[in-house]
Amino acid sequence: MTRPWWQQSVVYQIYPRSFADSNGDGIGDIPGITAHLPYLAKLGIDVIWLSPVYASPMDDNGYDISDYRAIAPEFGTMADFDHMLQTAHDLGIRIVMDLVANHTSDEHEWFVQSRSSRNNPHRDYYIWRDAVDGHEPSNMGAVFGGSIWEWDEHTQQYYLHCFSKKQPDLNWENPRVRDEVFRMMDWWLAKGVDGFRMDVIGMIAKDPSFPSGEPGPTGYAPLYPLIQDERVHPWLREMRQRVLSKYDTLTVGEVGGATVETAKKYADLDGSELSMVFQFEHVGLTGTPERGKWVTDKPRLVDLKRVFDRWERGLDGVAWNSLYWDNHDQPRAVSRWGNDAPQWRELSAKMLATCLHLMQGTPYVYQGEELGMTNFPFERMDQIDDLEAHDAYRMLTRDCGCSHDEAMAAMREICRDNARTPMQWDDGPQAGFTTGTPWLAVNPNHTQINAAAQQDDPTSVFAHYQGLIALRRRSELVVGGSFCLLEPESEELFVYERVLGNERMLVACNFSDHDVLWQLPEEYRSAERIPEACNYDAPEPGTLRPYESMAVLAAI
Ligand code: TEU
Ligand code: CA
Repeated sequence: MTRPWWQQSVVYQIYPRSFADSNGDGIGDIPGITAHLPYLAKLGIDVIWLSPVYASPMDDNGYDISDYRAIAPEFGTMADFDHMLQTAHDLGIRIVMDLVANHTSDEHEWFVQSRSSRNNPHRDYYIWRDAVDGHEPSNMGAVFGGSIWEWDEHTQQYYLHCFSKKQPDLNWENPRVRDEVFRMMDWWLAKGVDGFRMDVIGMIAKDPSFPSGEPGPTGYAPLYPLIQDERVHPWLREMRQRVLSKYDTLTVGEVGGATVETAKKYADLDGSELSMVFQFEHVGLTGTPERGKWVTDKPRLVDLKRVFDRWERGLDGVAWNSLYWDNHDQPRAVSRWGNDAPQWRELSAKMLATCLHLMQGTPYVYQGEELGMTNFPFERMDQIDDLEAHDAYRMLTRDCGCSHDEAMAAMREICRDNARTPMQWDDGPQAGFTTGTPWLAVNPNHTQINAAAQQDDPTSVFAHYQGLIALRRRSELVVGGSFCLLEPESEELFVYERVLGNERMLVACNFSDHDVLWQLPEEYRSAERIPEACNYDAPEPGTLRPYESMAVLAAI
């Protein structure tokens, strides 16, 4: 069976602001990416997901676009982009862009026109409503704080923004908006890009009645009942028919509220909509209605296993999974899911890689994850750039009664800037990221954790990712085998089996910092170890040691 290339690929996410600075201004840029493409070729990844590099006032670090067909000057020029694309293709690496079309920047020409007058042709490119009794039309709160409605004095109406007030939501009900988005997508695909990651694509359809809800501690009601993701599918089918069907693309939709059932439509193997989606069930396992994700609890392993088991078995044969621990919105994998103490960091980073990369689906590696980069030891809010974190600090201290120390503990555990500190290239000044002053401080542990120390060390985390990526490339069992969870009630072990044809693979991972007694099932007693999956030199029969991962292959 010939599989689409994106089912056999490993994707590497680059957050350009923090990847590599080529001109000493302290901000990562496109020439910096191009200079490090050989590093990614050595890692063995197949595709790069490039977070936004478009023109933007950078209110949300590029997820607020002011011109979809221009490169932000701090990242370089369109010629730099074209050179990067060509260099990547010459290395056999595809480039997937970030499509941010739920909203634009308020500095985009469309919004400048739209807000200029009520009868401007661009007015209904966005969502405008009259005040109700002199107030906002509804009481829902935006993701980055405040109301979802912002008053425009000039035209005496409110406009909708689900994120910051500098990110007005596009009106996807308007066919002219869909035309504009599809035309822009075609422009990039015709340039040779290989697909799109689609920012909050599950949010583009809203309940036009804009209901209010039960307010929380912030005084605003949760946003998510506004979303009508069942109405997104016709627009994605239209996108497929009018644009994507003309190209051979990877498309991955970020769908915060995705369930296994809805993912069967979004990521249907019939190719009618997208290749796959990012679901949020595992990364959303902790949190409370009052504080949202801003808690320091660790997810329980049995809950994590239940999520992966449902998604692996639920989509097998009908749709396709993405697989990720980390991205630019999440804390660092080894800090969140493993153990970033110096004695356990490398072992647990390798174990996490084995656990994720041997499942069915397309794995995503976030920049620095392949090195075991960790969260940052934030002590003060002036060390943090992210607008989401600053809003959350106000919410925690003003609305939830948290002390500064309690709020900073939540920042250290979960804030997005943990993943946005500069890539750690070497143990020199600023970790080799810049010759200037970095826009966000480099993690002080770069002297121990950096690419230069790892990329030629066969025992490094980098080498472990290399091995797993190479294994996937040669194993139809890893790519296409079925999934069966074993030991579902274990609070320490994540054990699963993959089966395809007359081969079976068993993967066992110890998520704890102590030995766990465990016997290989009888049918695997004479199986061969898969070295790329193992993070200890030799097995200790009857025991899985702290953060040990192993895999064995047997004939059926
Ligand atoms: O994130 C959408 C999203 O779900 C956000 O709520 C984000 O996950 C948040 O940090 C969770 O608490 C996308 C982009 O990935 C993010 O970087 C942008 O800030 C956001 O959309 C707006 O474009
Ligand atoms: Ca730069």
